[in-house]
Amino acid sequence: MAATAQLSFSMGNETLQVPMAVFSLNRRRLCQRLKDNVNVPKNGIVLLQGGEQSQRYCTDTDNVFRQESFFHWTFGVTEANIYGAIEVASGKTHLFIPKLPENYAVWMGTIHPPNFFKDKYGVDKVHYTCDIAQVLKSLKPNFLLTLHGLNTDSGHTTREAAFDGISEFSVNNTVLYPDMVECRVIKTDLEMEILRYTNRISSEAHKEVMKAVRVGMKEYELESLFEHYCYKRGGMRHTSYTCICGSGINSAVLHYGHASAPNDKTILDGDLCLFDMGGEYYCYGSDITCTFPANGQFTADQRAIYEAVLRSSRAVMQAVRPGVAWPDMHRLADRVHLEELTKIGILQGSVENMMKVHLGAVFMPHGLGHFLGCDVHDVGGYPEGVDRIEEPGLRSLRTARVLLEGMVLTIEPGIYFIQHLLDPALADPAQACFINADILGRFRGFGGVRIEDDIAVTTNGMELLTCVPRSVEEVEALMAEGAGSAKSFEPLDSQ
Ligand SMILES: [Mn+2]
Repeated sequence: MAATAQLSFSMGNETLQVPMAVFSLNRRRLCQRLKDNVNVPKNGIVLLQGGEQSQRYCTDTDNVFRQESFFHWTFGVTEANIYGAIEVASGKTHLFIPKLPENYAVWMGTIHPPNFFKDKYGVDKVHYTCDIAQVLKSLKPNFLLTLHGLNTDSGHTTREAAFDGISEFSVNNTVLYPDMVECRVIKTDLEMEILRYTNRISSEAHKEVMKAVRVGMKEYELESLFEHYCYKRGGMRHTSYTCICGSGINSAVLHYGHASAPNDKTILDGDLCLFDMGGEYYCYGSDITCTFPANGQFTADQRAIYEAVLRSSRAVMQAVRPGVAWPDMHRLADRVHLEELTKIGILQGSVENMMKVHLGAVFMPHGLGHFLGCDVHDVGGYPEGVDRIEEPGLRSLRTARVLLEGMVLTIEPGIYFIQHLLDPALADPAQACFINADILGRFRGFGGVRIEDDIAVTTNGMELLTCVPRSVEEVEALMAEGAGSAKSFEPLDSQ
């Protein structure tokens, strides 16, 4: 096999150098798993088709390309319109690149020969895609193994590799997906290094945002600052998902920031800001939420709700280790929320009985957290044999699995005051009996609090990847530091 030890990807400056060994190791793990699986036919070749360059609707304007995640995980290839193949028995790896027309050089720049890609990615052979049928035939596989499976978060199916002449091969599209997904679920030490980096840069960017926020700004100004920091400092052209920058009442809109609500509210005095943003480097993501008062000082009510969420977050972190069932962690967060809301006076009565009527889901309708990796909602949440729990709150979990060492997840409890959930709860005697409507009334329009960190499950606990101020005192101290600087963008431009 080609030596990959010295090859690496980076965006230069201070950005992370990612060795190509990340992907040769991923391929080795995949091949080993396929070899160990008695259902996988011998002498197969894994064939994947990378992402294709797309255009904006009917125009000739290119969308910024981002590699398809399974393809990235396997080959680390950043270019569009490429195929990759692995001979399972030997691990020998092939890439197939498009033969570009001469005028490509005029408009797009250098046309790189196959050897360029061989050297860049440390694969064994690089061919032209027009020769793919002929090359694969010469390798005499019994089967081509293609990727066909359902993403349990989106409900969408992977796009299976296809090329002119594939009908002349025996194709098995059932065995690859579950094995590949399982490989992606457990992160290697090399992948962990990238996730530590995306978390470090994104944490720093969140801190810049917290220092820069001012009453009167538009929410999108902070989205812009976050993206600017991640790209300028971290070489991150993409975020892992659209930034959610909700202030005031918008902090209770779980997926705020979309085209119909594009982070365009003016931030007001007294607002809570709930900013859920994560940078992505070389197709590895991060997913971090910070909640803080726009004016730098929590009110008593804001502090109470914030500390309730922080307590559930830390209770879960204390409990996380291999062997723990993720739905139990969700229930633990619910329980802490209900206890804390009772202390605040919004709820009254037995927390045990509140759990029975799923009162926790009124305040936290989403799941406690999800896998994170090449996708922000990473694959593998519901493999065969793991079923969704059809109960309020729990049904929103993106995984119901038992934790294993090497899994990377978000822990993101939240308490929100959402009219569309509070009104039915008040109208339902089974839930209303626990609610003090007068005190709850004070929290109408409050918005919500979410605290989201990324963690890796270790041998006997977890590693916290995210590093942002979390206690009320830490948040207020950082914001006070920011308030003291004249120009909020200065920290970026002065260096
Ligand atoms: Mn998340």
